[in-house]
Amino acid sequence: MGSCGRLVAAVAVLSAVVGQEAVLPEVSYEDFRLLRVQVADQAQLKSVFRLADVQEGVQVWATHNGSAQVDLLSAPFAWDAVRSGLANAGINYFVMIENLQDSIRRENPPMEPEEEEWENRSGHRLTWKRYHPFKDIEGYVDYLANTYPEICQMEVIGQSSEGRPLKVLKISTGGKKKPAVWIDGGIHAREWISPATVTYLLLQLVEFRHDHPSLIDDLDWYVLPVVNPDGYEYSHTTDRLWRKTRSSSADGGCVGVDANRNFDVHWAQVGSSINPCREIYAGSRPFSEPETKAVSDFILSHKDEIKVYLTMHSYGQVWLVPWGYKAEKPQDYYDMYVLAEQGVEALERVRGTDYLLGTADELIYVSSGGSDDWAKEKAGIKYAYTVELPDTGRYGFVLPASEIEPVGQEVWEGVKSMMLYFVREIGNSS
Ligand code: 0X9
Ligand code: ZN
Repeated sequence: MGSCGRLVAAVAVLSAVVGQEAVLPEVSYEDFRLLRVQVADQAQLKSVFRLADVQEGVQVWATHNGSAQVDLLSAPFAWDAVRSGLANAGINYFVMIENLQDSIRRENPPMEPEEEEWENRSGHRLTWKRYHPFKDIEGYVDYLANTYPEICQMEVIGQSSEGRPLKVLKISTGGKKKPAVWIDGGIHAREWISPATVTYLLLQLVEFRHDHPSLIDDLDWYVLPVVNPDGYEYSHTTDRLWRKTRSSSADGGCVGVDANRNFDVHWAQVGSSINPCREIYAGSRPFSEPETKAVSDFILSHKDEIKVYLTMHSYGQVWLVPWGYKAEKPQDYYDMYVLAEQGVEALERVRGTDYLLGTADELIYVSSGGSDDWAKEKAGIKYAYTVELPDTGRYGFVLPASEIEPVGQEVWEGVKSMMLYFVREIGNSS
């Protein structure tokens, strides 16, 4: 999650452009280590977060099991301070990734020439075998809208700070008013598995619709694969670990806002920062970002139809049920839990991937200004979830592209079962 610490990575000259298109980001994470830190009590947890706060080159990536474990990234120049800081506080850890840049190099291999050719023939460039730049994802949304006009409609709901279009694909067979599902991805730039999974869901919903007709006969779908395209693109071209948007702050200092702290719900109250240089900067005001504003306006204008809100993040393999900003649960928590359970159980059956289901307080940490809480509290969407996709820290954000298809398949099974249950058991009664 990167809630703490400033990470200063060395800017290196482009390292590998071996006659192919794949260009590695400019910021180098050579010899950056990812540690799994075992936290025994609140005092130790405090020391870890303090270390990330005060020590340049240290960043919290994620927390697990209600912060019993913390994944900490350390720059090589911070390593001595990290090692002694943890030792002084009596904190145990082990090294998950020795050299992050090696993982980045292996994450997204360039395509074979045959694959390149195939891409151009199918009318779009997405492969689900590698992580694609934003224009390929945008191209896929256009392709679906142009190829399946009887069920797909594309709407540009706004533009990012740098002018990229936010294209929502509506999938509907028309007819009577139906309950709708909203799915988004890419709120956080570096969580590449998220847009890849959301486009996999589009593939299933549209191109394989005959395998599961009820899903689009009985429901409408609104899908936005990349909420934060500027950040996503920046994480491809320049800094693989970029999380925020790319808007410039008023004082011209640090760039970007954490879009998942920028929603107008208990804004900037907890687990978020008003310092523009922090990874969890909430922005100058709620909905300061054109991306979150566009999403919220669109959802509000469809709030009577949208019954389920799903947002894909990574990593951790947790399915989060509101609230995300406090430990207390809403009074209809059990309803939300039961529906999500359908999804998690079906997902887990595919290849045994374990997911935890519960609140952010139970499973990770609390933070306010998130899209899920906003969807529930402000847009009145009863079933609102954040899904933290794989993995649990072996690769973290730098999940090899070979995982796109297996993750897509299991998440698809989860979403499918959950929504079939919704149609069967809940429907219009919500
Ligand atoms: O911190 C976040 O925004 C999410 N985790 S991530 O590692 N993908 O950054 C969790 C958000 C959970 N929802 C709320 N706190 N509302
Ligand atoms: Zn995220």
